[in-house]
Amino acid sequence: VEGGAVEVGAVESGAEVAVAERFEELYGTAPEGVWAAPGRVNLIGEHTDYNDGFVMPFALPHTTVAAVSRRTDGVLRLHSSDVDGGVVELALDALAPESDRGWTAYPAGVVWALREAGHAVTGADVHLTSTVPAGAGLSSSAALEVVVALALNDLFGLGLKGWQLARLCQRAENVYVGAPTGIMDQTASACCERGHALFLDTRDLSQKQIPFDLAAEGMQLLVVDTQVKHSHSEGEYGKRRAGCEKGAALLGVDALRDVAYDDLDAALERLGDEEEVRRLVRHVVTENHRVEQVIALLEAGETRAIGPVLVEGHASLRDDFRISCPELDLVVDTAIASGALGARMTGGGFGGSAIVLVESADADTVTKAVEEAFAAADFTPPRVFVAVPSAGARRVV
Ligand code: GAF
Repeated sequence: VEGGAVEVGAVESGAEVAVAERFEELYGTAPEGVWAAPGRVNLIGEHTDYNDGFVMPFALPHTTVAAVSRRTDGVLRLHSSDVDGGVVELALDALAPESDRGWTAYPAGVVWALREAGHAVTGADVHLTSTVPAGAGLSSSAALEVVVALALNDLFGLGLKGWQLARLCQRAENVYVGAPTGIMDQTASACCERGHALFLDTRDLSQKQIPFDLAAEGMQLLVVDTQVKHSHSEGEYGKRRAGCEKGAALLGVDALRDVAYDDLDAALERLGDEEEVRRLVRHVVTENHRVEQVIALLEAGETRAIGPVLVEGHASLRDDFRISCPELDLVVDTAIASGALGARMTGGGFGGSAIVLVESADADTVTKAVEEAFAAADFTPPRVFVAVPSAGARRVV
């Protein structure tokens, strides 16, 4: 396990200085400030966010860092140290939804969404660098959106709160980028707190910070990045979302959140022979219930007991929602067989990462078992690190 229980992947102290220096090389003056926004893992509550349901992510130490200055001439200049190519220059008046298929669509989409909502953003120079693994289901896109939104919020004195920035970032992703995602990832990046998981009701964005300090209880949460990139899955994500909306319409509710767990059997019966929709509904309703179970267990100090709930969540995503893949299933099966307390895929699915809850003393054994199982199956070696609940988006300089 890389680095044991330390915060692996955090931009090391001093990195914000390097980011500021690179900004000055690119744009000729020092930046007005430097901001950071984290990636996330989701503990429980998957594919519930676009059903007005419950989620429970926490922020990773991995962040996207942005050095930013204002401009007044309607120009947006973007540069990333993680992408080949030079500075990209865009005219704010020419920004249009789905006009850009590259990485710049995320920051440009945020500027577009802010301006469309009536905020006076007159231009910016931006230099970015990130330690959030891309395509690993750890919300590198949300980190990129939120860091730019927060920087512009501060620099232009917009006075928007974290949840408002999250909404605007979601709009950038849905409309400008064209990906039909929910609100979880952006809210996690904007609003999470160190040492806590974020219980979020995605219907009204009400939040509760739940203390989540596994190390103090002798446990760790491992993130296993299967290295199976999930970006090809956007069409499948949209299909699941459409299926859930169909389910809500057939049941005569605004969103599947409105189907109570105790009424699930009756709801499934009413769906008759709509087998595909029945599966999706069953996942969403039981998953919301699992979030409530996990919160109750954490609040009762019964952290180890969340393990089986995580495993049930994985089975539901695999069998009912059908968004797992052989690599994710192998992580979960191997982890449980080698002594983990619980495990499940996390994020949108079709690849990306799994989380594994272990006793700290078992972390190395479980990691080794997963690595050996991947080698035996001829899969690309996974990347494993310890996830420490970290701070949400903030100004660093
Ligand atoms: C992706 C989406 F971006 C989120 O909104 C959420 O739906 C998640 O998949 C599944 O829970 O990360």
